[in-house]
Amino acid sequence: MNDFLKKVKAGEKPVGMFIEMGSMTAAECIGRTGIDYIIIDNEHGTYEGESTLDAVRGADLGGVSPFVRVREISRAAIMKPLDVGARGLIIPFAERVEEIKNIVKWAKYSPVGMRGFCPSRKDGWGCDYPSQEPMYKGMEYWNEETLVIPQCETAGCLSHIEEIASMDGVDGIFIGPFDLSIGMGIGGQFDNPEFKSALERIKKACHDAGKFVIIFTMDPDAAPAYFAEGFDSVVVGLDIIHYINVCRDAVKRAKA
Ligand code: 3PY
Ligand code: MG
Repeated sequence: MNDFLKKVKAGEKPVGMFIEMGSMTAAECIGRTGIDYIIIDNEHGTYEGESTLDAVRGADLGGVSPFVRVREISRAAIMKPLDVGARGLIIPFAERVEEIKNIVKWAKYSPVGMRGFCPSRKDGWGCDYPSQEPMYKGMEYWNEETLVIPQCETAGCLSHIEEIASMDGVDGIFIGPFDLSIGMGIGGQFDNPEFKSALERIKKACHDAGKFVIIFTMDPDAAPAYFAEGFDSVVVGLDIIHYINVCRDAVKRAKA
């Protein structure tokens, strides 16, 4: 079973972080921190196809599960990170049910979707179990191993969240509080009761459908309260901001 999913099902509270630094070494080093998964950011980060591959390799070397946030909703953007070895896809601005049907079509093998089949890095170009015979076993394995996680971060997605969360092939939902609050016309008002009830609605829709829900925060100290409220996982900011903060502090202490 997918490592992240195993942890969620065991109630282990997995913690993730976006990786923006555009480097294989950054992805490898962060594996030494005890983090459960990283999200290589192709939406806001600088990653392209080959640097995504490098970061996935870095994560594998560091022993941390690599997820990728895709740049857009297209067949290539969805399929390529899976073929290089991503264990989960975060899909930004997934808004309409029709779009999410396409995401599932491109990300999951038949009979759930119509993902194109080819030996690739994910299975050692066909040399590793489970891509070997019978082929359908490999397809089943990868459908479970690679998670499809649309972001709920638009008013459109929020208004259909019960239907979206219960779709076959959608493994869980990732809440993007910045864009969701903007989409609701209350940008950045994370204490607004309307925003809080949207979070509750998304969490309930996911859990009613037997799916997990991940929430993003810039503040790692906010994570324990989110876990206590029943969110399954928390993504605690961007590597690059933690890097800046730690370096700034080192300089400040050196100059004290
Ligand atoms: C959001 O808050 O909009 C996000 O996508 C988090 O990165
Ligand atoms: Mg966003």
